[in-house]
Amino acid sequence: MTVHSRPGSRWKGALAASLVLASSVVSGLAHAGPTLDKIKERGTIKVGVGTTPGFFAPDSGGKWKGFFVDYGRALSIAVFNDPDKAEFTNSSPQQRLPALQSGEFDILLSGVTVTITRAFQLGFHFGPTVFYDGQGILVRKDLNVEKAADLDGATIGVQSGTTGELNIADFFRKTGKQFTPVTIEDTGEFINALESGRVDAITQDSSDLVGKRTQLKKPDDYVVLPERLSKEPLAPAIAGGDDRWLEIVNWTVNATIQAEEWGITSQNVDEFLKSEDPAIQRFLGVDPALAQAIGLDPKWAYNIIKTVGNYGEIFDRNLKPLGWDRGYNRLWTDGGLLYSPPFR
Ligand SMILES: N[C@@H](CCC(=O)N[C@@H](CS)C(=O)NCC(=O)O)C(=O)O
Repeated sequence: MTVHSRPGSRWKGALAASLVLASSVVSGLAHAGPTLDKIKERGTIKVGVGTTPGFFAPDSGGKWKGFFVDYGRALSIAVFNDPDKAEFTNSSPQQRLPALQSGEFDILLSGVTVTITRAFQLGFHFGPTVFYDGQGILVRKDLNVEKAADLDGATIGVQSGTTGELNIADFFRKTGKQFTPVTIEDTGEFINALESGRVDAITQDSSDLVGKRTQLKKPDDYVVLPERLSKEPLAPAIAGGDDRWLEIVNWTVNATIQAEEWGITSQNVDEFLKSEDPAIQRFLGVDPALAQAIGLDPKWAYNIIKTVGNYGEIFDRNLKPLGWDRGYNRLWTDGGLLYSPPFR
């Protein structure tokens, strides 16, 4: 018996392997996944959101705008080639997790923090982190508080069902200080509790507080403390058990990050159609093989970038006006945490 097979048989082996690959690709296409089937049948993607300026808020004409909303539109483009097939519904932090579990939403783009409990106990899957955040504290300036520990003995508003509710209790437990939590579900009431003096401070993701501060009657009387009490990696969340839907979410986010890395923007994407780089040709569908393999329109990534823009454009359009800088949310090539796996 020889160790090396004859060239002819090796070639036959390669042919057999590629046939297996081809048939698995075809079966991948045939089985779209229950969520995607449901979405296609309905004609819309049901997206659960919050109501924080910059991240998700209806404009004066009722059209939803914001950083997370743009990811909903990007998904709508990936599935329907139309940015307006995503239906955004506000739901409280307390209600939206069970609503996702029960199938009321196809996805939450509401600043959900990736946690192990949510993965195992609630059975959620998370897409890539789209915003690296941390828990902050919003407090009246005249309390002269500089850091969380100065709030010893204070009454602090927390929103029910959030990681913030748990983190603030951990913080006071570990620092041996006292606080009185006031747990509030409704967002309006939560903000109101601060303005009316019912609580001394409120705590939430800093993304939430920076936006909500602008909605106060006298924003300049309040400050978001610079300290961050936790890690809050915010990611799209879907109900578990549908890997096809998860991968569409994953690669839609990745497309916006990869485009920024290549310098592809909504403005110059047409120029890139002439690129000689095979990876860019695959990405933009000039070479349709990759898109065909995953079962999307060859132009899905092109359409997302052309319509919604790359990650940097999405960030700048929605968050720069609120004074956000990129921080951890820079590309890995700029010292940040954003990194797309390869498109191949
Ligand atoms: N990241 C935290 C908090 C999520 C959260 O409450 N997000 C904010 C938006 S960033 C929110 O929905 N606030 C209520 C609202 O906007 O109505 C979690 O996953 O528990």
